[in-house]
Amino acid sequence: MVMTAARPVVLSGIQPSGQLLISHYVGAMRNWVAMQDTHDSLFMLVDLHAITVPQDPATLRARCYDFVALYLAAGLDAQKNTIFAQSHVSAHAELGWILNCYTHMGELERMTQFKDKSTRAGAVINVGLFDYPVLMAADILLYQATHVPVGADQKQHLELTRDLAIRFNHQYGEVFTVPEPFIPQTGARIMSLQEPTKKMSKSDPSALSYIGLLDTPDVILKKFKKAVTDSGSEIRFDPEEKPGVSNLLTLLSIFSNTEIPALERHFEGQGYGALKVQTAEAVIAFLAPIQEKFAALRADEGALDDILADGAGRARARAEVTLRRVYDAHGFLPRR
Ligand code: AQP
Repeated sequence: MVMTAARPVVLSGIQPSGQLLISHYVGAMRNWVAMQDTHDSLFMLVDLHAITVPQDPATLRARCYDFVALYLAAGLDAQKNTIFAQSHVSAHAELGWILNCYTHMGELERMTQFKDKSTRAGAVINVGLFDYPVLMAADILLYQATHVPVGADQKQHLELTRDLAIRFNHQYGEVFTVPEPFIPQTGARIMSLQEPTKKMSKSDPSALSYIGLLDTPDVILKKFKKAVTDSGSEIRFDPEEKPGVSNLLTLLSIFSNTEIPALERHFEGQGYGALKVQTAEAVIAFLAPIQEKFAALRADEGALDDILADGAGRARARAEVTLRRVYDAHGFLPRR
């Protein structure tokens, strides 16, 4: 395994609270793949966070395997990275509890993701949903992560992590590394295909609003054809005036590896229909090899379990070092 102490430490993950989407690929996974040769990277299946909203156990289990297989199919190398399930490393829950004792209610009440999820129709507002950012802080601080690659939606949570690390260090000395966000310049916020002023989200009740990494070509084409666009007919990148068109241009730019100004020139004189179809085609072509690799990996759950067991062993050893320092700092008795 290639890993040296000098490498920046990266931790990131996605909660299996719905399917993996192209937005997760763009906002998170592709950056993970780009970092794996230059960073000491830990990538999680964030299952403890997923139960902050109700989950069906059988669906959750199947989805967890899907996630690991997709992480690998998208290009993550299990030798170069530590790939593990959050629930396999109990230090996450333990540090989460400790950090609760340093977090103010008002800090969590201000979190826009909590406000958004707790005001959705029929939302079950449990303490876990409220406390979500504290467990996320524990995830990151346990591994002394220096960088956290996230979409723009998670920036507020990362700021809380930084505040907690600084607060804790102020009281107990340099226990935690204060992490920096790493937010991609393009695609940090992919928008819903149905409501382009809202982010694309796996828990959106409308499947037309998102593209799953495992969606079939005809489903992808159908969803893009039904994508909500804007008034007028000009194809121009302008997220304020033309959020729907701009979202499609962003996706086409990323999945066809073409700069947005070149796309604007290409679409001069063409209508929204052409933009929708060509974006769908680019996404379909991009996902085809990932879906093929996924099918082979997903067929062997035993091999996926082995990867997770190996990752959890490595993660546990690192997490324990931090947790011992934290317990020590509080004056807890040493464990023999
Ligand atoms: N729309 C998005 N555009 C770019 N990046 C995104 N991410 C999420 N949505 C977008 C990034 O993907 C990672 C996974 O996040 P998560 O599963 O921990 O939770 P999330 O941000 O709450 O994602 P969803 O899809 O909205 O999930 P639900 O519906 O379950 O809450 C993060 O790095 C995130 O920034």
